[in-house]
Amino acid sequence: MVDLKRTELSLHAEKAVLVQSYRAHEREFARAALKELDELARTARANVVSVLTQQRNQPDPASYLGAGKVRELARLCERVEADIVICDDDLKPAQVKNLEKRLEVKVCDRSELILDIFAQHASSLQAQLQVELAQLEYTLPRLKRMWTHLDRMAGGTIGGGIGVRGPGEKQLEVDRRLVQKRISDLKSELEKIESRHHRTAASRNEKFHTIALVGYTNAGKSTLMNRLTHAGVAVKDHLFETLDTRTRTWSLPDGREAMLSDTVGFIRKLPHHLVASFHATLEETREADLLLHVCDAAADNAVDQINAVESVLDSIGCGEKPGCLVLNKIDATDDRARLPLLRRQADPAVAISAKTGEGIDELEATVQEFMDVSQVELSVETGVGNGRLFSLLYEKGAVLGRSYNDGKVSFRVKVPPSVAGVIEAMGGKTRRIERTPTAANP
Ligand SMILES: Nc1nc2c(ncn2[C@@H]2O[C@H](COP(=O)(O)OP(=O)(O)OP(=O)(O)O)[C@@H](O)[C@H]2O)c(=O)[nH]1
Ligand SMILES: [Mg+2]
Repeated sequence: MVDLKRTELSLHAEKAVLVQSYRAHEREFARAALKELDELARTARANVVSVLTQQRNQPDPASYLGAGKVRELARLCERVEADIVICDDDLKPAQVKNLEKRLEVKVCDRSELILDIFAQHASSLQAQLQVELAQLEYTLPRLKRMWTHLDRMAGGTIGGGIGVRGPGEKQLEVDRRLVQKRISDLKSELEKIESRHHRTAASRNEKFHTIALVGYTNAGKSTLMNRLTHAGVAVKDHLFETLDTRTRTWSLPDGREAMLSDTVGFIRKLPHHLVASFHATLEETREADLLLHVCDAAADNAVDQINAVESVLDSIGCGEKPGCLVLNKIDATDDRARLPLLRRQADPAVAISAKTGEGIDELEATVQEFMDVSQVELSVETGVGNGRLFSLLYEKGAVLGRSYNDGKVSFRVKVPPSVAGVIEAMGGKTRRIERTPTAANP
């Protein structure tokens, strides 16, 4: 029977060789990508012992690298006594199978590596279940491959008995069903957690503008969260430290308050199974009135990181949300002349150091300005007995007028955009009076 735990790949202390195939015109980009792969492997606590790259028009469909390069890699693996080869791209199951056969070491791809890091860093039950779900979804089409491993390790006796090559199809079918069952159990367990979570998130939205910190992993989101709200979120110089959303009140200098959420970091080619299974964690991002896109301005590939984040935001339906680009780590940016170039990536953009506090006043001013202009003006009609809704509207402090008609009361109010849905949910019939321009769309 399949061991569901085998879907976890532990790279801890494994001797790893990193492998990359890149196109000639992508040399610079490939160098940064390799550095990132190295960081990912070290974050997974692998012991990186060597690197091998090949310039090709496209990866070989059968074995990722060309035949000669695979032979070179096999010799290298033998010499450095590698336990695992990690490829910078996602591999098709057949490519993994072919490479493993020729190299006689485990082969893993970029998605598996990222999934492994998520598994190591998941501390809440929700994050653990989300990662397990993503790992199983990733594994399902590759179940055969797992069996090939078992076959080799047990001298061909598992999955079909001596003399039978490959797994018994019947057994494979049983395993597939087992994995599918676990996937559906995980989904329903997650749904329960998500509905509880949704209720608390909705009640929070009633009062404030909601703002989410988004950005590339290791950009400094949690450091900024701590500076703005004293949340005490863990900060580490490694990738994917934060996997759970944390929300705290942010008191702005003018006395207003906003709800600020720190959230999971993104990366280039984030495995789509992870994005799908973390959809609840990404809820705060989707429901936010404003996204603060934190980027590491000291990183050589800052622009690529900004683009990668934009594309994940697009993929989760947040591409059009009002946002502010926050260029962080300016204390560590040697070449400050780069800042104007980075500022041009988005409007508005502010340069800060979450570490030293430089630029935080400009960030606060930008957010306050956004809060001023992003209010929406609504007419709200409800029954005269709906006291709960009355208090909500007055708590916002922006009731512009009130009139009674036929047992109904109509308000004219200004509220943060995220509150409109809450008013409807509390029995208020809303109509937008005019569209006020936002900071991002003046
Ligand atoms: N020099 C400098 N380092 C910073 C600054 N902000 C954060 N860092 C460092 O960058 C590293 C990552 O910081 P985090 O706040 O954990 O980054 P994150 O974006 O939350 O990362 P993940 O949760 O892993 O996605 C840590 O070593 C921080 O000390 C800054 O303004 N200047
Ligand atoms: Mg973090």
